[in-house]
Amino acid sequence: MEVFNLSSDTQTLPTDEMYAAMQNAPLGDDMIDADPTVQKLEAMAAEKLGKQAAMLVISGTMGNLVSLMAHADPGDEVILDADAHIYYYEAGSLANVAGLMPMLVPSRKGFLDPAKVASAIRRRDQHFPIPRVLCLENTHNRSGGRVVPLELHKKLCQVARENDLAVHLDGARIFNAAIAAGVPLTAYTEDVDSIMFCLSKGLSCPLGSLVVGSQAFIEKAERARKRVGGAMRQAGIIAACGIVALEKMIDRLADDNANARRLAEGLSNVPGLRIEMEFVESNMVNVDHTPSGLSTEDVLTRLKEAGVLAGNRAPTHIRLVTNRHHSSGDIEQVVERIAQAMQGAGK
Ligand code: TLP
Repeated sequence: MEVFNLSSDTQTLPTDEMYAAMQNAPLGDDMIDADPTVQKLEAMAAEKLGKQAAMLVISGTMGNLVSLMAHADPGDEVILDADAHIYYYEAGSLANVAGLMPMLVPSRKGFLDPAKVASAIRRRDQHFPIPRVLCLENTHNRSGGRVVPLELHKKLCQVARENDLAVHLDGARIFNAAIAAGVPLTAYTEDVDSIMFCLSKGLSCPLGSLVVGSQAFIEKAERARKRVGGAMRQAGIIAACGIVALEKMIDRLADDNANARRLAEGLSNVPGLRIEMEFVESNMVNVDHTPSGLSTEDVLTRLKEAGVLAGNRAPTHIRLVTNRHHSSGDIEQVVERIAQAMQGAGK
C-alpha cells in the first residue's frame, strides 16, 4: 500500500535537479575564504527579500536563534506569541542558549494584537530587562498555517518601530504566506529587520535555512552562528539545492496551498472530525478530532493503519501538511482513506 506522508512539508525530498546541482557545484571553505555557491545563494536570497545580505544556516531553529543573538544581549527581552515556534518548539534555546527573557503575548490563533504588544513593551527602567525584539511568525505554524494579513503585519512592525524594537520574522514558510495573501514577498519583508526562511520545507531542499537582513546585522549573525558551531566548510553542497529551490520551487507552493484547501473541504464532511475552514490558508490543516471521542494517539494509529501519516497536535488535533509529493488525486485518496479509518467513531 502506498503511504501518504502528510506529517510535515519537512518530509520533502530533493528534486533530480537538486542532486545534479549538488554534484556540479563549485565549492570552497566557507569559514575561511567563502564558498562560491553559498555566496551565490546568499546574494539571491538577499535580493529576493529586498535586503542587503543573507547567511546560510543549517536549520530554521539555528536561524531564529542566531538572529535573536544578533539583535539582543543576554538578559534582554524578546516579545513573542505564546504559540510562536521559537517559544514552543525550539528547546528553549531563546533562554538557555541566547540568555534572553521571553515576554509572552497571547495571540488570537496566530494573530497578535498590536495594542497588547504595545502594552507588553516595558519602559527603560533599571528594574526591567531591556525589550529589544518583537518576533513575528508567518505562516503561523501552531494555528494551522494561518497567514497574518499584511495590514496587521505592518501595524505590528509599526508598534515595534515606535518603541525602538527590532522585528524578527520567523518566515519558515514566508513564500507560502505571500502566495496565499497574493502580495509580493517584499511587502512582508520591507518593515522587518531580519527574516529566517527555510529551504527544507515546501521548497524541497534536504536541509538549510537563510537569515536575511542588513549587512551590519548579518555580520553580527555570522559571529553568533560561529559561536553555536554553525559556521560551515563546503556548504555549497547545501546551497546548490537552495539555488534550484529559489529558481524553480517557489511558484509551485500555490499547489500545496490549494491541495490543503481541497483536503480540508473533503475532511469537513467526515463524521468525528471538525475543521475551522477560515483557518485553512496555506499548506496545513489542523483537524479537531474531539467529536470522534478518540484520543489523538488513537486517531493517528487509525490513520497510520490506513497509510496516512499525520502530525500530533494533542490532545484535540492532528495536523496534515501538503507538499510537492502529493498530487490532487492523492489528496482525494487521503480523504477517502481517512473517512474509512474514522468509520464508527463519533456521530
Ligand atoms: N517546524 C516543524 C516542526 O518543528 C514543528 C514542522 O514540521 O512544522 N519556524 C517555524 C514556523 C517552523 O515551522 C519550523 C519547523 C522552524 C521554525 C524550525 O525549522 P527547523 O526544523 O529547520 O529547525
